[in-house]
Formats: sequence, C-alpha cells, structure tokens
Amino acid sequence: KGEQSYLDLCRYILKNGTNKSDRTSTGTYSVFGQQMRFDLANGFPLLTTKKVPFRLIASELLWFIKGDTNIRYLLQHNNNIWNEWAFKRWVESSDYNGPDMTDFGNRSHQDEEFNQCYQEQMKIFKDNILSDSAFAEKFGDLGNVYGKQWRAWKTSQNETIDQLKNVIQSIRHNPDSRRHIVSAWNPEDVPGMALPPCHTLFQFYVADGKLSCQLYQRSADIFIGVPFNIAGYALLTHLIAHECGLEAGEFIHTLGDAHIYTNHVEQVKTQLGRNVRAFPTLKINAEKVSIFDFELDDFALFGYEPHPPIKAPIAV
Ligand code: DHF
Ligand code: TMP
Repeated sequence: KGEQSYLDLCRYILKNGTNKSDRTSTGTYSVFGQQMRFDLANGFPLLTTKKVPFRLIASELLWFIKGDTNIRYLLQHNNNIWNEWAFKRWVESSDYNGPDMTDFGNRSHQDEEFNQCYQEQMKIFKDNILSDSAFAEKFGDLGNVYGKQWRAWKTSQNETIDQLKNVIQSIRHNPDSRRHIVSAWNPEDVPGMALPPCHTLFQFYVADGKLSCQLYQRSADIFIGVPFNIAGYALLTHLIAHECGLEAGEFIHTLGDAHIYTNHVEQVKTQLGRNVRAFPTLKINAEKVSIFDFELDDFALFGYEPHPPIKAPIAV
C-alpha cells in the first residue's frame, strides 16, 4: 500500500519485466496488468523518495478541468510538461522551415550540438505560443485530448457531453450508482491526438461517506509519468469529494502496459535505495466549493519533505 507499493512495483518490473521495444525506440522493461492502492486518509500521495513538483501536477489538472487542450495555458503557468508533443506537430507541419528536427527526442539526448539547436527552436516555439495567439491556436493545440473529452465529448448529434459535470451530479444525487465513469478514450478522435490518452478511464465509488476513485491507465511510464498521475488523480478525488461533501477514500491505480524505460533504470535504482517518508497533507481553500472555480493558490501542501529530485530523459 502507499508509496511502498510504487517501489515494490518498480522492483517487480526490474526483476520480471520483458525487454520490449516501443514506439519511441528507447526500449523498456514491461509487465502487463498491475495495481496500486493509496488510502487518501494516510496523507496526500506525492512520492517522497524523489521530489515531485506538485505545482505542475495541479496546473495540469486545472487545465484538464477547464476543458483546455492548448499548451498556451500551461506555458502561462510555467508548466513545460507537454511542450514536446505540441512542438512535434509544429516541426512536422508544412509551416515549419527551420533546421531539421526529425527524431528530436532521441537526438537531443545523444548529440550535444543538435541539442543546442533543438533548445533554440523550442525556445522560439514557446515564445511564439505565448506572444502570438493565432500561432498558439494553430500549433499549441494537442488535439481532442483529455480536457476536450472530459468537458465537451462530441456526440453524433453534434451536441457535447460534459462528462465531468455529469459525474459530479451523479455522485451527489445517486451516490450508489455503479456508473460514475469518465472516459478520455474516444476512438473516433484518437488518430487526431498528439498522444492518445494514457489515463484512459476513471470511475468513482461512494461508501461510508467516502469517495474513492479508480483509474485505468493503458500505458504507464513508471518513473516519469506515474508519480504525476497518482498525485493528479488524488487531487481530483479530493476536489470532487470536497464539492460533494464527502471524505476522500482510496485512489486505486490500475495499469495496463507498466514499463520502465531502459534509460531510467539507474535512476529507479537510486530511488529504490531511499527510505520512504510520511506523505504531506493537502489543504483546499474551504471558501470554494465547485471544482470549476479552483485556482493554483487554492491548494497548499503541508509537511512535504522529499528526497532530492532525480533527473531522467523523457521518451518522445
Ligand atoms: N511521454 C512519456 N514517454 N512519458 C511520460 O510520462 C509522458 N507524460 C506526459 C506526456 N508524454 C509522456 C505528460 N505528463 C513530465 C511529467 C509528466 C508529464 C510530462 C512530462 C516531466 O518531464 N517531469 C519531470 C519534471 C519536469 C519539470 O520539472 O519541468 C520529472 O522529472 O518528473
Ligand atoms: P504510448 O502512447 O506509445 O503508450 O506512449 C506514451 C508514453 O507516455 C508511455 O511511456 C506512457 C507515458 N505517459 C504516462 O505514463 N502518463 C501520462 O500521463 C502520459 C500522458 C503519458
């Protein structure tokens, strides 16, 4: 349970994972079908065996909740976690006529001279997204990713479904329902997305005055993405519980392809050598009720005393 279950999963994958090739041609150790559980009464599950930037997790969640799919909002909040996937669309478009950026993800890790050139292009790209709204509209958008599907899933009748609003209504008015589901996986839209949703579908459950959430994640980058995903969904569960007058129960994280990239193995081993500390506690501004009204300053963490961060290259 808790952080220990994350570390156990890392150990299990290093020991039993199949060495699989992957889309990014990085290579992974991978297993299929695993589960972790976090009791949210035992503190907010932000890993302590490495420092995880809560601010970025919270601003990404607020971006989903707004229904936004454009990285401009993230950049305005100094959040760079989705840059590569928008950049990729830009350099592959016919409007781009800078230096060749083919396979920039791998090349930037292998070739320092290329990396300089890539960093320069990325800076130009970011500046354009921030300063030029027409450019941002065209190239900052990631397609119909999470925010779009959560808030404005398009129906065959050309209407939209607000899954997030609906699920909150159903939790409030029909807590025992077994249909508290939000799906980001929209098969029609998948081909147009910069990255098909990794956190694919989640379900809420109410019992004994507590709200629990289970996420099905089809593909899980154990070292980089998963610590963000655990904390992101824990925060979402807290916010919805707060709005519905419930306590936060458990977050259950179910993983499909759970993998450690081959270039993260040393970092994972470093992390496994560290002792787990107590989770911090989350405080939410009690003056706000609706999940749609929250801003970054409405959340505060107390008692987060993690081990130092551990850097790793991300597979693009
Ligand atoms: N691709 C891959 N290969 N793995 C991912 O986890 C992933 N996650 C995505 C998009 N594509 C992905 C969205 N979420 C970072 C964290 C989450 C995230 C994307 C990126 C990340 O870079 N985290 C760094 C810190 C970044 C910072 O401080 O700016 C880390 O070390 O955790
Ligand atoms: P894939 O689409 O080929 O599965 O690649 C997506 C990669 O991103 C994979 O390593 C999983 C990882 N990922 C996460 O772990 N969490 C996330 O939230 C996102 C967006 C991606």
